[in-house]
Amino acid sequence: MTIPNLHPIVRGSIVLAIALFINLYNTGIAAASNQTAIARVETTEVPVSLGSAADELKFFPNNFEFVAGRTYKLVLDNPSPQKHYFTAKDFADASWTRKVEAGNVEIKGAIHELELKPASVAEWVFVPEKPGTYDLRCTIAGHAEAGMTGTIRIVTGKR
Ligand SMILES: [Cu+2]
Repeated sequence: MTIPNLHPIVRGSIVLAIALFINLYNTGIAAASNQTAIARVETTEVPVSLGSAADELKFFPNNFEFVAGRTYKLVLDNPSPQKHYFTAKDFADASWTRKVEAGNVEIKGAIHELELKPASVAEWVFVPEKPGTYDLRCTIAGHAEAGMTGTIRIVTGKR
């Protein structure tokens, strides 16, 4: 490309401007493909019920296995006539919570316990990080003793 009859400094800045434009254009493409990569992260949905319509004091299921580094969405519901807690402090400490959604409220930050009133639903999106076996329990008096407990395992992913 030749730009005739211009002072060299002017010509230089035109070339620089074109180079800058190409750079910004490429950065834009990179940003767009990064967003696609984020959107493509697979989230495994895992439903869990706290209690049952017949008022059984159990988690359904009460045994979980998650692979470290993957993204999960725990969908919690309470079909029972009373309030329950999903308490798994050590598991929460061993995981990275992306967000918790309950009703129209989105909560970010450390989560150790989720309270679910009858007929309520909550979603917990997290990435398990530290492999191990962790306890789950409902902390309402008498519930864990009656069997409202569970086990959550984080296992290392195979490559
Ligand atoms: Cu309970």
